[in-house]
Amino acid sequence: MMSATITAFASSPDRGRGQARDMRVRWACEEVGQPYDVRLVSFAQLREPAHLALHPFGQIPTYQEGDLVLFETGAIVLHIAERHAGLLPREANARSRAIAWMFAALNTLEPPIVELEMAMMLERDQSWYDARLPMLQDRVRIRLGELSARLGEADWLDGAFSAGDLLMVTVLRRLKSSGLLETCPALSAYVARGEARPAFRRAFAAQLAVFAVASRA
Ligand code: GTB
Repeated sequence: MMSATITAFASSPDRGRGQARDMRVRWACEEVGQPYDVRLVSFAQLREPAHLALHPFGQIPTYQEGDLVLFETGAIVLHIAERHAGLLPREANARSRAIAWMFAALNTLEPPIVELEMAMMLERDQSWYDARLPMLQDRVRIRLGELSARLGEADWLDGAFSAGDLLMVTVLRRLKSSGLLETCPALSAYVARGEARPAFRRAFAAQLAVFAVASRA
């Protein structure tokens, strides 16, 4: 099987908590048994022409496999899921529904979660922070309530674990520092189920190893 090369932060600001978006690509590769190498890039390298040729927005992760170069984690995870068994159902309608959950994770859940995260990280000193925060929290809470209602008692969003769950779990993990995930026990348990998967653990350990090496340097 042709190996893939992904890019990740040489020094992730998340200090090994697996919050940067290479984590979801590593996890997808691990779920399907796709071997991958990691090329670490500095923040300065992200802006260099060599990296911009791979990623028009100068971000990580990128994904290279033979002569294919991809950016955008949704597209990368979909590519991996389409070429290997294990992340998308075979039956056409079930497959489309799993892909809908991929879009829901990236397009419906991730935007308000990132908005809240950015505010908590970058806007704390602003005079309007205290007024804006509850509004951002409410937007996330509404989506969590809706998602939790749909998940109900099920383990995964639609039948067996899929690329939709993989992306949803990585998106919900970004709430860890906000305290909001804990307000929704069913979704905390859902995230914990994702994190307990052996493929997640291998991916998490691999990105943590990058931090451990970088912090010893
Ligand atoms: N839509 C794109 C995708 O899904 O691939 C978004 C890619 C993206 O935002 N990449 C970020 C990046 O390269 C890293 S993941 N940023 C550098 C730049 O834009 O210059 C975002 C991220 C970064 C750090 C943490 N953290 O420290 O907790 C969490 C998430």
